[in-house]
Amino acid sequence: MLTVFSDKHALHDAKTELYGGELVPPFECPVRAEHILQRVNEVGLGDVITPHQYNIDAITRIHDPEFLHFLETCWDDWTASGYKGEAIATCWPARGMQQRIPDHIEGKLGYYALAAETAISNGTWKAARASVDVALTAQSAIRDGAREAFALCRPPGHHAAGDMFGGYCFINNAAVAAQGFIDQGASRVALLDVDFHHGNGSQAIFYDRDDVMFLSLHGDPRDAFPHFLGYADELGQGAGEGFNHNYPLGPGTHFKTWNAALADACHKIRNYGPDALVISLGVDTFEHDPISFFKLTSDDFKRYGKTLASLGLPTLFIMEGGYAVEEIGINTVNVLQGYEGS
Ligand code: SP5
Ligand code: ZN
Repeated sequence: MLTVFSDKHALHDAKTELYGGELVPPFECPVRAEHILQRVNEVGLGDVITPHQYNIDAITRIHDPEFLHFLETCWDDWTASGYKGEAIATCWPARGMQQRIPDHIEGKLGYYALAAETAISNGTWKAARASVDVALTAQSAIRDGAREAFALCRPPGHHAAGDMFGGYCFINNAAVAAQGFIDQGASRVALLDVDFHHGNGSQAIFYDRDDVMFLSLHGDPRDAFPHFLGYADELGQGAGEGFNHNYPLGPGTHFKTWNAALADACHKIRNYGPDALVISLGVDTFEHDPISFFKLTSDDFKRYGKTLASLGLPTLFIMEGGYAVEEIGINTVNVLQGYEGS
């Protein structure tokens, strides 16, 4: 299987995450990508290539240009304001308040952020751009005839909506890639999100559309981030009604229960008959993940990789979360090897 990787991911290297009332080193850190790449090479998964550079048009198919401009200029605006720390949102347009975009960077940050844990720092924009280039390059490989490809994206993307960042995500790599398939002539694309967290950004982007079906297995929002989306009764709206499927699962969920949800999702994908499958691949479902509560073992990742292959579709894997850094390479590559049947 082809892997696409850019070492520009390392430009996003924030020093702080707001976690449990403390500023801690971010769980989403550069060494994650290095460990995955190392494992890809160790097992000889296949060629590893660097991405092409795409222009902004592919990204504005999904994201609001003003939002992208904010991401690009945020760090400079923040430092120009004299703040000493990294750019972290502290106020929001909450219930009953105005939804106008303020001028001051503090207000802009609150407007565009969906959570406060994610800091923007020097290099965040460049890394996010490289990450979506990785996704689009892998997507192009499938367009050009590859049966599968692995986009080793970092930073991740599935929490990012058309005009929101957070949950460690800035540009929604999987959504941009799914849109790429559509724009190149696909009639239907299935986007299956197996990251521990609900892919709120991806859901929001495709919620009123029937050409991209979104399915997500995740920690129940009553107990897990992002807390405010991901319930089972969110089924899509308008033309999109019936094309959104959530599988919220409770604390302590083991593979048996998780796999039953996956089987149901695969059944829906088969009935939908997509031209391509995009997998938002997070391995924070792992039993030892430091911020999540599912109980998948390293072997379970191989097992479900095989299930994904049984769909028989051109498949684009997009890297999302996973914070048990020592095991992230093994768990991620286990999915890919399971898919390949090795
Ligand atoms: C891409 C991705 O996986 N993003 C995840 C973002 C999660 N950020 C919020 C984490 C809040 C963690 N609360 C965990 C409590 C564990 N004791
Ligand atoms: Zn996650």
